[in-house]
Amino acid sequence: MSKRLDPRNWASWKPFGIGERKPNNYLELWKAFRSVKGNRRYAWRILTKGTCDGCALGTRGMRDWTMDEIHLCNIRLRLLKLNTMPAMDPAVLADAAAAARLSSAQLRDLGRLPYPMLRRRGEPGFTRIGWDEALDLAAERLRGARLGTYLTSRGVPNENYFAAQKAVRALGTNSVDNAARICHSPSTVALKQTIGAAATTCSYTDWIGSDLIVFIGSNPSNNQPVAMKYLYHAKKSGTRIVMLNAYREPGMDRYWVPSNAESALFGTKITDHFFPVNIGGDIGFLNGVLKHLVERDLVDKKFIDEHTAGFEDVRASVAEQSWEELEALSGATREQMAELAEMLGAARSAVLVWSMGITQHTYGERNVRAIVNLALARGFVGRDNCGLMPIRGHSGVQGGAEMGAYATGLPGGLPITPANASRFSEAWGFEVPDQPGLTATDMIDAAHAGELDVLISSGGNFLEVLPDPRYCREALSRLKMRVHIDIVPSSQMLADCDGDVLLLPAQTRYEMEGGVTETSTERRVIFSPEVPGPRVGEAWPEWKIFTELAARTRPELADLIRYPGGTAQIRREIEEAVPFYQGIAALKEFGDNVQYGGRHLCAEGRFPTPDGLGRFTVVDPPALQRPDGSFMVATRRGKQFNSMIHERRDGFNGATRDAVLISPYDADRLGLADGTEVELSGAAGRFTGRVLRAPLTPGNLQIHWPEGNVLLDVTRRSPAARIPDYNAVVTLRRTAP
Ligand SMILES: Nc1nc2c(c(=O)[nH]1)N[C@H]1C(S)=C(S)[C@@H](COP(=O)(O)OP(=O)(O)OC[C@H]3O[C@@H](n4cnc5c(=O)[nH]c(N)nc54)[C@H](O)[C@@H]3O)O[C@H]1N2
Ligand SMILES: Nc1nc2c(c(=O)[nH]1)N[C@H]1C(S)=C(S)[C@@H](COP(=O)(O)OP(=O)(O)OC[C@H]3O[C@@H](n4cnc5c(=O)[nH]c(N)nc54)[C@H](O)[C@@H]3O)O[C@H]1N2
Ligand code: SF4
Ligand SMILES: [Mo]
Repeated sequence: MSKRLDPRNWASWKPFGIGERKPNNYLELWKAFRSVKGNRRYAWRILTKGTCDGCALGTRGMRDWTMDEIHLCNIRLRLLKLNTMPAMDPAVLADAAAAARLSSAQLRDLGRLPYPMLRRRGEPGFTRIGWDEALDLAAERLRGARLGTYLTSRGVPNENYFAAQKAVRALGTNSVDNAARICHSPSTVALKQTIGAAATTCSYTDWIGSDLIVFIGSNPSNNQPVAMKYLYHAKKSGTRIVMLNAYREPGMDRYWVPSNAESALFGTKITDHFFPVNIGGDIGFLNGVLKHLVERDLVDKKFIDEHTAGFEDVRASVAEQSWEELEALSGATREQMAELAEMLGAARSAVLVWSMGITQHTYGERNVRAIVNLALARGFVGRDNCGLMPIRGHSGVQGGAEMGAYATGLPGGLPITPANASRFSEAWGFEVPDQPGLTATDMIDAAHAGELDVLISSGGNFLEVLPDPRYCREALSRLKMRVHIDIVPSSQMLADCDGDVLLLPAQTRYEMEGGVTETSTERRVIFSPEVPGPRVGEAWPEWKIFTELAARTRPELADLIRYPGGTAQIRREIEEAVPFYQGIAALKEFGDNVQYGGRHLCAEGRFPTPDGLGRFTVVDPPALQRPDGSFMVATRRGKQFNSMIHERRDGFNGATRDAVLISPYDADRLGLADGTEVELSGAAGRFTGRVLRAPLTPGNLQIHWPEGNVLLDVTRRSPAARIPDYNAVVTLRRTAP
């Protein structure tokens, strides 16, 4: 790795980029650390001894496995506040209507939930009750009830997911799901079908020294900030970086890595080649690239012959797809597609990275298959500096589905079939249902239709993470009971309900006795020990809440469900249930970790499919959806962690929460100056915001979520993964002069 300064990669000659529009990372770090209201010494111990509970990059304390430098970012510091704040005054929840007038941020600022609380049907608010009473009440309602369970939030570790899914299955249903459903479920489906493994095939170290990294619908500058440091080093070693996006993300163009002297001072030009696409247009572009690779004979014939199946069909199908069709869908030109094809053709190694710009469409699975086709065509899988990399979202997404907290999968990601169900029935000693359960999105429909009795939501917030909040609110109100397990109060707890609402206080991952594990994007199962410090009220670990609920509902199974040995016992059971998590049972101290599958999955081109071959799939371009004069709008992340908003203004582009990002071309065409108030209307609703010019592909808009969720159509979901379409077709109208 070169230590020399390299001005060609500098973003600006102005020291520290003074005067440039960009976030001030040092100020951000300082502001975030100041926001820690609780015990600062405890906060420091969490930083130095814990595994970060933010994104899925993964840490041990403030170190990682990719480079020998400090690993810390402002997301982690912002989340620290949640982990260290003292208990709230529960009297605030005595008047639920008044509490509901607080913003979600104000609700969180109240502090941690200290005790179980109950709001009986018709009562104005919540009152404190004991754990026994709370659990017995829930158990009584759970008997024979139609149950749906959703677990998520950035904090949830593997042990909680595993124990919870087993407990729910003991209650006779597979309707247990987690945030992976509304995040990377299309990647899981498509990767399993094509390469036989539903995870990133390479490691972060493979970025450094790769010839090419292609980011498709992914913005690590905001969402995995420390990854930018890896990219700085990659660029130093000669890696070229390509971005395929509907928006030329400013943070991906230029980034000032705070922990690196050269980059902190002069910034780093990150993206070498930017290719604009329409929102939803990736298949047009990716198939176009493949068409060029075939026509120019740039495919890796040896790899295709020896390690893959289905290439001929794909070759024939892209040959039939016309350039005009691919250009119209993608919004890009065939020359641009050729440019990327040439780069891929010349590269000896490449990593293809994707994220929410790819998955959150009704055809998210097809988008992912189109990416896999490219990687297989060039043999970019299973060797150093190559790989398929769906950057996982938060630190609970990779493990959630692998632990089986998934309506369509058992532990280890096994599909729910009678044979697999009976395997687990035998292992666990009770009958595991053999039909898939309700996915997160389907649970909301069932509740809306009056076909669900009880919803248990651990973390999460359906009012803010799913399309159409009004529909979700109606659905939440129609249940006979809701159980919210959380560390802080949230807006969905306060939604009205035809039945009782129970709040159960959870511990954070740092409070759990015996320590816990998470799985990072690069499949590293990382131990995070219990961190000594203040403890809040009567909060329990989530695994214990779930197992106790199930044990009291079905006392005859209690001994099969409870874990008197705590998290260590759960890890032993995970090792039995999920063979590829071999080694998890031995993790017990700070720094312990095991990367399942090793540095590469599909090493040497041997795929974990029945015949050992990787599969090409014919990917037909989706039909064009946009009538003349309308726009496609996507929901984006600003300064927030999912539904938790941290700042009104995004330092990267200056966008406030109500910004409507629009291309200068469209803004000029429509005579819209920055700040003009406009209304977007679509099939599901209306949104009012203010124009902000930004380098978007013309015809496309972006707004922040959760505010923008009012525009999203709840009926639009992908067929297999059941991910909602987090985009909408809208018209735009100026509302004020
Ligand atoms: N600070 C912070 N960090 C986070 C999170 C957070 O909320 N805040 N969330 C975590 C989670 S759960 C996740 S899943 C990840 C999300 O990480 P990302 O997926 O990087 O998140 P988004 O901000 O949604 O970025 C989506 C990108 O896709 C682009 N895009 C939108 N539509 C399309 C399209 O159709 N095609 C293409 N090619 N591009 C498109 C957008 O312009 C944007 O750059 O981040 C994780 N880390
Ligand atoms: N419009 C739109 N919607 C989206 C997306 C999008 O791009 N656009 N992205 C989607 C994606 S990628 C994801 S992953 C989901 C995220 O969806 P979720 O993971 O469901 O949502 P979060 O906002 O992370 O959940 C935050 C809630 O968890 C609770 N919480 C915080 N910490 C803890 C803890 O330690 N334990 C427990 N039990 N609870 C805690 C808080 O009360 C908070 O209300 O949202 C999806 N929704
Ligand atoms: S980049 Fe991700 S894992 Fe690293 S400190 Fe930030 S939030 Fe945590
Ligand atoms: Mo996510």
